[in-house]
Amino acid sequence: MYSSTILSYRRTDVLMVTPWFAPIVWDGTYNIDILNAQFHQRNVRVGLTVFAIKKYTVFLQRFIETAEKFFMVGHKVNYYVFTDRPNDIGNISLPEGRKVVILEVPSYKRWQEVSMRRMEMIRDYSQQRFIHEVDFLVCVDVDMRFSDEVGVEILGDVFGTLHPGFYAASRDRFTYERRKQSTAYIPPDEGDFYYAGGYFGGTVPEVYKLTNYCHNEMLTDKRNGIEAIWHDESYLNKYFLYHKPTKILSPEYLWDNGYAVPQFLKRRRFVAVPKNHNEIRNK
Ligand code: U5P
Repeated sequence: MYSSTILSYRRTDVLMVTPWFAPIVWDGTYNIDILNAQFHQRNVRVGLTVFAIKKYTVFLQRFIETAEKFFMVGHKVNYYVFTDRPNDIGNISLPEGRKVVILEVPSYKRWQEVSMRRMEMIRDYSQQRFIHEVDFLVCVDVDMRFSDEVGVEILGDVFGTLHPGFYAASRDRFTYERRKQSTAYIPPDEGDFYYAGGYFGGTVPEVYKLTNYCHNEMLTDKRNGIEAIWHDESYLNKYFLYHKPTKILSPEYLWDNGYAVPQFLKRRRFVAVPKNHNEIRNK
């Protein structure tokens, strides 16, 4: 049973709502029993997209094992694994209501291109396939592990996640694209938050719109011989500036243990797996 005092779902140490009235999801601000009942009533189906291209296949097993423990437990989940190496991925059998779907896709030489092309592939599969199979998409990096609950509290029309390196930084420190020649350009006096490229989602039509926008802007830049400073993350930040997310996930949902843990961070639900960038990205 949950507390009947509505004021108990309040935090005073963190921002709980944006100036456009989107909730920011922190531990202690929601009641998961109420939310689970709502989403069970709708028989919600969730797609978790993840890319394991080239050497990044090594991260997949731990990713799925930990997700089975913590991600949307009790709900229907399709893991959509985009890979160029389907043979490297063994048969993964999961309990009823949950399954792994392997999607064979091309790989690109440069890691920046691999990262950016995710937008195009999520867009294309959203239209062809995901729209028929799931209600919401959650799109994340693979070099991660779940270490605490991530449930339906994250779901909404379109959501982004506060980057763990910038949640407390002032706007002038955000690493937005600052060159006017790029479509990802954000003027110095604009921008709300710095969102992470490795965690966004929403309903399938909303994710389609987001990924279509980011991919097209990236192609325009490519034609003009420019690539945004932080690749897909820069285009995502531009999208969210003018199409505000309806929900924002706190850094509880995307953490890196390389950062000092602030007092108000009560849970670390999804954390980066340390990697040797050079070794894993460039081969
Ligand atoms: N990625 C790959 N293979 C690569 C580079 C990147 O699959 O060679 C995907 C992974 O899903 C990774 C994400 O988590 O792009 C973002 O790249 P990174 O910034 O984690 O290296």
